[in-house]
Amino acid sequence: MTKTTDFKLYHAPRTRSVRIRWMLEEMGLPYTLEKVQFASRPVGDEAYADIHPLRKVPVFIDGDTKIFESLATMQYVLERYGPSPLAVNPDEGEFGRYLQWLHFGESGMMMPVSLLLAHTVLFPEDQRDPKIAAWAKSETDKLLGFLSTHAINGREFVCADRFTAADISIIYMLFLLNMIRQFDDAPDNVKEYYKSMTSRQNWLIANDLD
Ligand SMILES: N[C@@H](CCC(=O)N[C@@H](CS)C(=O)NCC(=O)O)C(=O)O
Repeated sequence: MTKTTDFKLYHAPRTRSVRIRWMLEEMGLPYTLEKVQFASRPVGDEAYADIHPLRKVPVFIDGDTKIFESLATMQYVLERYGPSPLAVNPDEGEFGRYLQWLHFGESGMMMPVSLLLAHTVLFPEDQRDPKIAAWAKSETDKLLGFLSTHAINGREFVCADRFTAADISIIYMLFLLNMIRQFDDAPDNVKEYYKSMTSRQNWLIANDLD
């Protein structure tokens, strides 16, 4: 049975909404993009507070369903509108590995990467703390080393020998590091992985900066 969709994605370039857009492009599912201003804080305008009370992006809407988390949105779409090779199914050998790296991209990486971003770029200079920045950098380097030896380690994709939502999840965090110039000393295999994944046509569409 063909399922019809009426997706709306509240989006700003370079934010986690890129993950959802990338997945939808890879799945060939249509969506309406609602652009949200991200240049100043709080994000969006007053009316956006009715869409997202915390005034963050993304927001994903499918009829009566509204989801604020990028990974939850990916799981929702893959389960409701799949099957798709982007998901690894419970009966596949690497289902657990898929969940591990899918969630590592947000839960495992978010704190050090966010602190590094805040204390090197985002905060006004007089609010940046070099000690926090140095700690976040050393934690981020450990995470990149962990990705190198445990997620990538000779693989083209992090699981199941194919491109999945776990790659989308991780690549977004590597993209952030690259954007703030904290990726140059990443292990070579992590850099090669990043280059390979971001050469996909649908990444280029999802990461359109307009
Ligand atoms: N865990 C959430 C994080 C959402 C989030 O923090 N979004 C950022 C952009 S990537 C944001 O809106 N930041 C603006 C702010 O916090 O003011 C997800 O994965 O969707």
